[in-house]
Amino acid sequence: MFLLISLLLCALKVSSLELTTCEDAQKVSVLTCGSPGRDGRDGAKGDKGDPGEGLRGLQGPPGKLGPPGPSGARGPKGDPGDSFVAQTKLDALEKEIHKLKSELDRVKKLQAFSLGKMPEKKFYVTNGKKVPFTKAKFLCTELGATVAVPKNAEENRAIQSVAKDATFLGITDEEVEGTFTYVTGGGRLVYSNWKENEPNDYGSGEDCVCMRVDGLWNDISCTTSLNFVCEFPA
Ligand code: FUC
Ligand code: CA
Ligand code: CA
Repeated sequence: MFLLISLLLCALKVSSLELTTCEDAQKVSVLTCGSPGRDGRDGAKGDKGDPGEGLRGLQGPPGKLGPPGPSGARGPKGDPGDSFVAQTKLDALEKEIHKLKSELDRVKKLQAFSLGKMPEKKFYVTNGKKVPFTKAKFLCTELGATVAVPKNAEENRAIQSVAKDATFLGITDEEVEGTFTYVTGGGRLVYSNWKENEPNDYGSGEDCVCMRVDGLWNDISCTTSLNFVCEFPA
């Protein structure tokens, strides 16, 4: 009885719809009025969905070091470098200094030989010019020498034989009148060869010493122009 009523109501419903096609009518009939059919088959797989909107994870640690690559081609020849150039120059300079030293040594030996230099003995040189004592001191100092001073009879003779005429000695009493000392320092005289009655500080004063041609000494004015002999160490 219930089924009969349902069918009847259903028929009324279908007839009341405004259906445009027969298929539509069939669908409606199936959907609303038939008993439920079996489940259909699975449909075709859908398109890939959009990426999710969740937070991206943190970056991981760096990977392991890869194997070394092959060595590159040989580069162009480099600059020799400043220190190499400097060393080369230094070597050449040292060679030159060595050469000059031995040359100087030869010249010194020749000079000593030509002046009759004796081993272990001082040697004396003069230019035969006459100058005041101040200039004589200056000229000997320029040569790395001093005005000659005889410290014994042998040296007195050596100076006498070098001198061309009466000559200054490196001795004065400029500091303390009557007390003669060496101008190079060293205090009182260790040797003297005064002529008789000398020193006499004659006239307005005599503070320098002259060796006469006979080798005897006389005090004389320092402004007088005389020969001078320079002395070089032994
Ligand atoms: C003697 C010397 C003086 C000076 C005079 C002409 O008296 O002592 O130094 O040479 O002579
Ligand atoms: Ca004097
Ligand atoms: Ca005198």
